[in-house]
Amino acid sequence: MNSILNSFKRIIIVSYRLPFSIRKQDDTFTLIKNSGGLVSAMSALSEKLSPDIDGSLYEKIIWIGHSDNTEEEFKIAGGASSEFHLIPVKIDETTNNLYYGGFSNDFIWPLFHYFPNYAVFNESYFEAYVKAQKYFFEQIENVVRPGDLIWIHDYQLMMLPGMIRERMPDATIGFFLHIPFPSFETFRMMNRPWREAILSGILGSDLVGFHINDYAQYFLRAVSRTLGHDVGLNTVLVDGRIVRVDAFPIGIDFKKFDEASKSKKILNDIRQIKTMLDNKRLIFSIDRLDYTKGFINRLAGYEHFLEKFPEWHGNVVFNMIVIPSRDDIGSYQKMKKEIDATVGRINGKYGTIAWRPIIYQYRSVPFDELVALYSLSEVALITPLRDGMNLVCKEFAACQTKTIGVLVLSEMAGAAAELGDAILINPTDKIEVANAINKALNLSVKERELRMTLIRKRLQTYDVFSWAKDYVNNVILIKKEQDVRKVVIMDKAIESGILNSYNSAEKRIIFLDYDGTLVPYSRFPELAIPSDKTIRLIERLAADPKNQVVLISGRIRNFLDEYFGNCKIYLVAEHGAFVKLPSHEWVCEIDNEQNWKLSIIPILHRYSNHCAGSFIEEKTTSLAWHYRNAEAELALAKVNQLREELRDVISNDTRLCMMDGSKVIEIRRAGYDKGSAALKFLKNNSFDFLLAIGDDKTDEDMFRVLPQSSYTLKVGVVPSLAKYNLRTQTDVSVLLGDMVREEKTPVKLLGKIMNSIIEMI
Ligand code: GDG
Repeated sequence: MNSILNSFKRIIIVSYRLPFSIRKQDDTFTLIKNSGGLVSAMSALSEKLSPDIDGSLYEKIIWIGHSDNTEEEFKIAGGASSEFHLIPVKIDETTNNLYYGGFSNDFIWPLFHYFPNYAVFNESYFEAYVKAQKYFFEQIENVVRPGDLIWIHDYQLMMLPGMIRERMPDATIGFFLHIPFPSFETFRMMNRPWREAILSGILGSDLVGFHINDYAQYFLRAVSRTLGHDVGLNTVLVDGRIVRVDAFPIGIDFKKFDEASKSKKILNDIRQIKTMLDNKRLIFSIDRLDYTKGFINRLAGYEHFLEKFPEWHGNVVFNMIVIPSRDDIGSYQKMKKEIDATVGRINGKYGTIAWRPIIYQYRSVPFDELVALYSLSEVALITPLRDGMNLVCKEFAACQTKTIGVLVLSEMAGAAAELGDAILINPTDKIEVANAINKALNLSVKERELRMTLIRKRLQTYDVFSWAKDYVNNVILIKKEQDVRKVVIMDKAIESGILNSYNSAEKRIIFLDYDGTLVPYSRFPELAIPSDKTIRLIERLAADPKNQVVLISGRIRNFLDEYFGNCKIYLVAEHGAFVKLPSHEWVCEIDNEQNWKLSIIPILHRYSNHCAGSFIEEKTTSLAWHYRNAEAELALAKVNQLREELRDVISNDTRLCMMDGSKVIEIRRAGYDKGSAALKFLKNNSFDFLLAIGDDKTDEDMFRVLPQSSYTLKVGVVPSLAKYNLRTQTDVSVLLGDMVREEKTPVKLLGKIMNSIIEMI
């Protein structure tokens, strides 16, 4: 753990609210820590921090968040013992109401939980949302130092990463969303400028984390459709910077709940509650008052259970605890009234003098009582209509050390993606809920044990500490990747450096890719042909006896022969499968057996039929599926599916491999690529100037293997293993033109000298 943390100088956590408040009594201030999972995780990280050599760094995690208390008050209350250096952000009441109550809770919260009807669209909300985040930014700016990791949390701060990136381009920023990210159809309901601002804001981070892969994929789709950025399986390219987008399902402090459930004090509580229950089997739920939690649906499911399975009357009790929240707001009061009425009606309908089917409590419960209730419940009925993750179901499982209970869990909770051994239900289907309760109560002890053991194992292994560690580790990885694939645009100074080396070299080799490098892309490969000017340029380059020019392409032999057959250059076709020396015949460099194509062609045809605009190109040694002309989003979906399918085929036939090109997927025999092809030219030869230019993913193989001293140039502002990037394909012609011209300079100079001598005579 330490080695991970020590990769950063300090960690700065930013969340809407500070996880502490101060109780003032007389003149003493006491620090009260809330019991959220995030605080536990960060406390654990804090404990693992080691003091710096001079003791001044790593001393604490800095936590920035809204609070009405001052930094001074926190210092007095916490003294030196607090694990965190707490920095409060002040927000005036009017702004906070519009920002937190308004945009965050009355707009983003309902929309992201698929309740668009509850979403209030209000321009002043958005203005306050931007304004308040600037307050957070100011505090960050005051404390941040190079080498810090800034980890921002949740939907109240979605624009903050972008604000930081704009002012501090080198900052290390993580963002984690604790609520769901909705599908594009829901997300697009947002006003266009808000959508763009929010997505661009989040993309200011280096790592964007969600609870589950679905949310990550919905986010990527929203980015691709709204901002048009180049989106990969788990990455987005933002101005040449790779942003990673991934799932990190938050865990709980498993040990804390597990151990508490076995403690003497709680076992005593359990005994007392059990006596009160008088052997009735306990069904349990606890949630904050919110429309996303599905109270009415849950009650409908329970009512249907009572109706359909009367044998349970008098033998079960459903303890539903609702934690007060936002009940100063009209819609929440209405919701509470509806819950009160429904509970009353069900108890009135089925209750007897000796039995109340629902014990309903509207209050918070202390930790010990919560653990006792989790421990002795036989069924946890967790039925949110939407929930980013849901920690309650995990805490319930962590406390199942005595009773072996069953988890009935809504498939709309993020936790369902992880806890497949629960009984998963659709919370809006009361029949399914009723049947699930009955099934849970009737499950054999053996099956209960099997299910619960698997759930607990998962929660124990990936607890909140592993989650935090995993997240931080991934920030380090993406930073490393960004570093390796850094975009450094070739400027005048770099170009003149290249030209100087070129001019002073005696033996040079120049590798040039074709499509996207020597010629721009066209709708169809046949249309991308070199202009006379380009051919002349290559001829002039090749005419210099110091130069060895290698055209290294994925194209077929005939095409290269047609346009470059008369140039005195080396040709490499089909990514290295064929090589031709000037004035020689083509040589095949690989075993060219082609039967493998028979199984691949039908697959590619199927994808072409389903993706208008895509087409298949058959080469001697490979098959290519081009999707440049297909509708972007459909193509993205299809290409992902095709990759999966081809991966399966390849895993059964190790002779084959798959290549990702520029809007093309190519499948061919394994064992060679542009890199190995390029290296053959270097064998037994020493060059004092090496240049390689390419635009494609397949050119990366070449960039990877060429000696460090080579000049490797990537066409396009995209991360690459190449040393430098050229903005566009035309920059290639300019550079090659300059090389040829530079070479001419001494001749020109000599001409001028001769002329002046003649004039003198
Ligand atoms: C967001 C997302 C996601 C609640 N009342 C009492 C109490 N609690 C504790 C529970 C649990 C937590 O609060 C509630 O869990 P949630 O999962 O609903 O978390 P939230 O912070 O509300 O919500 C959610 C989560 O972030 C984490 O990323 O799972 O989807 O909406 O830990 O134990 N604890 C005690 N007494 C209470 O009265 N002791």
